[in-house]
Amino acid sequence: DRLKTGSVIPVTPPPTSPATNHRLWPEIERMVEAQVMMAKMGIGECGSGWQLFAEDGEMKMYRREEEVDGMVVDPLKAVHVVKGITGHEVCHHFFSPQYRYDWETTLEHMTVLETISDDTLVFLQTHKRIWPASQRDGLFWSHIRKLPNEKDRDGPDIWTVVNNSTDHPDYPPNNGKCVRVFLTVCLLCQTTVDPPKEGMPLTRDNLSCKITYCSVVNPGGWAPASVLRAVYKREYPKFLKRFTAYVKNQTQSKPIMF
Ligand code: 16C
Repeated sequence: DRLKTGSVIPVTPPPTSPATNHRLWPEIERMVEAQVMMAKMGIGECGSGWQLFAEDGEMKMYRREEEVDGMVVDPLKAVHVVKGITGHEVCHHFFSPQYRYDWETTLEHMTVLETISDDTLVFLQTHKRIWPASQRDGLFWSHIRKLPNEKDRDGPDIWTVVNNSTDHPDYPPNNGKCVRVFLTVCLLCQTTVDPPKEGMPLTRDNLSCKITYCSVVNPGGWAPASVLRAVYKREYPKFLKRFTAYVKNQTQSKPIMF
């Protein structure tokens, strides 16, 4: 009938498919579960070989020296305790693109290639060049998630962000001036509340956040081992101190986001 009368069939866009239908979803589920499990393990439980390489107050950073095809891929595990912020606030600032240039000092450029859902994005980033190696870029999905607090069901939720390299047909690796790095990163944050005295309000002074940051970066191509190790020994502590100070600064006069 409609064809006979010549009326136009309304073209309504299909509804946004939930992230669980996305091609990356099975990998995201698998990686989040595995990364969270690893991040929850203490340094002693992860097997031997973790060496402390940086320490500053509550912040401790460990690495394991590993090479694949002659390239340094040292896994890193860092723990930090920061007062006055929640795990949700830390993860929100780590995940959300609008803050990234404020705290990510190795960054040259960042684009969101795909919004899979509110909690899952695909990023393309170029980083500053380290002499004498070629410049690097990274293409990765990033997923933020609230996890149940199994040990204290009434306590605040645990939050995590997992970043993991992926590919995109329009941005093949090693296609221009950059060499593509491969990264797996997990940030896991647990808030502790020290209850205020009776009748007193809960303030940021009652909060503390235990942060675990685990990372494995494969440089994807030649880079001198000594330079690479010197760079990450300087850059990882700088990142964690700067980033946590940034979150404190951003949240100090805002309502607490549990
Ligand atoms: O996890 C972090 N940031 C997230 C959001 O940006 C995301 C990004 C991970 C970036 C992984 C490193 C990419 C290569 C960077 C090249 C280094 C530039 C240094 C410039 C110094 C002037 O998950 C926080 C990431 C903190 C990064 C610390 C630096 C790690 C260096 C690892 C060595 C990379 C190999 C480079 C080979 C030349």
